[in-house]
Amino acid sequence: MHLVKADVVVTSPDRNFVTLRLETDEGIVGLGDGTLNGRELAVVAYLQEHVVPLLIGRDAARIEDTWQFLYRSAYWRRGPVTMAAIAAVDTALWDIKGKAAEMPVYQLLGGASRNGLLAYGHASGKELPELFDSIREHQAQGYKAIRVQTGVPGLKSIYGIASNATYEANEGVRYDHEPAQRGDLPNEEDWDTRSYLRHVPTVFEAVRNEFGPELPLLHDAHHRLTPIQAAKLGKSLEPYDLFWLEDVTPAENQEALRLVRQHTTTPLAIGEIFNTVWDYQLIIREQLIDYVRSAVTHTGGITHLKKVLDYASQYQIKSGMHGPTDISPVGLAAQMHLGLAIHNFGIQEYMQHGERTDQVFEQSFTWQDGLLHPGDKPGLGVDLNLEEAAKYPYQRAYLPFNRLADGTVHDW
Ligand code: GCO
Ligand code: MG
Repeated sequence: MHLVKADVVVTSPDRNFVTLRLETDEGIVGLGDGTLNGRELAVVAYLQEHVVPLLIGRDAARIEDTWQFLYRSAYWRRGPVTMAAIAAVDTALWDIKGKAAEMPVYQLLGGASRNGLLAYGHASGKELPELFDSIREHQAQGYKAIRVQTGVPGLKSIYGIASNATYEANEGVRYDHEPAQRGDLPNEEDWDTRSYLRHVPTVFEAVRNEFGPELPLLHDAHHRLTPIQAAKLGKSLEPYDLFWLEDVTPAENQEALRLVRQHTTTPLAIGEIFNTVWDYQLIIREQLIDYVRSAVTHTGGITHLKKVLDYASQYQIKSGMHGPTDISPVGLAAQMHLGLAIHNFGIQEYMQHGERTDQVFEQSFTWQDGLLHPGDKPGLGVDLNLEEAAKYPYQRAYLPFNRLADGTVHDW
């Protein structure tokens, strides 16, 4: 079975998505997600100009060989654009293989290791009462694990807080649809680490007092701390028994986590901006983390992320795949299949896409009693409605950036 067609579909129903649509000479269609939030068109160009010409005529069954060919033949390796483009091809080939075998992809990966995937959602509020409402809303929707983000006194805007606009747009459900803003320039936010470090433990104390000790709670520091600040935060959150503390330091310095680890028993999750197993080499080998945050979409697809997770499994490190709304329904489905099959699944981030997105991408997963399941349709179980997709052309959008009070640019 050979590839005869490869189209890159860009659509922006609630946000921009990049989808690779492959077709074989037997008429089987496979989908892959290549969405890179805020830099979408770089992946589109990489695919259209450099990858699509290599795909036509290739044997659709040779997934590993195609992965190695795309990775090694480019000479230039790694990086988010390359790895998202390879992920799109890889995921679409798994989708085709599943459809050809008439099996859901998780069966091809070894079959289910569990009944469903524990998922966490994003609760947020500028102040505590709003945050408590948001936690209750998430519990009412069935979430059994919840990420908690709040405002910080003195700061105008901060990562992870659903705005009033999204609150209204979602008919009273406070939901953070991710802050990539459509527009010509990125929004500027402000940041102050000392205020943040003082404030966060008081939030978790209040949440534990209100909701008790059982509810698994997570928190994302979004790459903003130095190693010693991260160590201090982990230590100060120990009494509140977090499921994980995420992205405490900018992730490219793997050694930073040695210092953090020496000082705290709060579990650590990292890696949503990593793209390869080599970005994890030291932190997995030295057991400096507890959860791998990589997404199928940004880590070279199912083939490569499975290798990362197999490596992690030898050190009792589990998956915590990145699942904000900037992972498309195709990318999310791919990680549900992978998560269902591997033994070292930890938790799945699940933010929920908007209604328009669900019309563009027809999905077959289920979400019941706090557990996700990819469903049993052959392949990934997602169809792309091209007519709906065409209604929403690309719109430029940027993630925000941070400045400190003195004007210095800080990690966002
Ligand atoms: C998360 C992430 C996201 C990122 C976003 C950037 O934990 O879900 O940190 O919120 O900010 O994916 O595009
Ligand atoms: Mg994160």
